[in-house]
Amino acid sequence: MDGVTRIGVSLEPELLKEFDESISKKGYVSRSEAIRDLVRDSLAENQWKNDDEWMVGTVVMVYDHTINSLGDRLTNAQHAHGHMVKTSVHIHLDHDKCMEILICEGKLKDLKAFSDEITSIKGVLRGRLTMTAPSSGNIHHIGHRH
Ligand code: NI
Repeated sequence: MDGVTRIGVSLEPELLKEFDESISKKGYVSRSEAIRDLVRDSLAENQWKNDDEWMVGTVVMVYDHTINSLGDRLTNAQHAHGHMVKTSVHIHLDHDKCMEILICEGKLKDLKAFSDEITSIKGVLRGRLTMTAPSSGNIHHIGHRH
């Protein structure tokens, strides 16, 4: 391949085995391509160290609607950030659980703070913030587990 520099990477056998299994599941046919994507993701993430960058994102939550007043608390949190929440989608998963997807825009730091606030409300089982900078098109995931 022209225009590329070869580098050597030393890894412990267990780490390499885990890496190979992980990239094979994702459909990579070569380690090089997988490592290139990791490097790109990492650089894209650094690019978003600017807390004031304007981002568009989604907050995906799974919660138990049978918990007393949880629905009200989630609605209140959304109203308090009404300028950021552009729209939302609600899906009833089963008897108890709901999934809600909020589509938001705002400064990176504000989206993170809002996502942290709403997904840490007691009764929210899972929450995940995904963001993209309209200027770059890169997608950035921030996971939360409770
Ligand atoms: Ni529901």
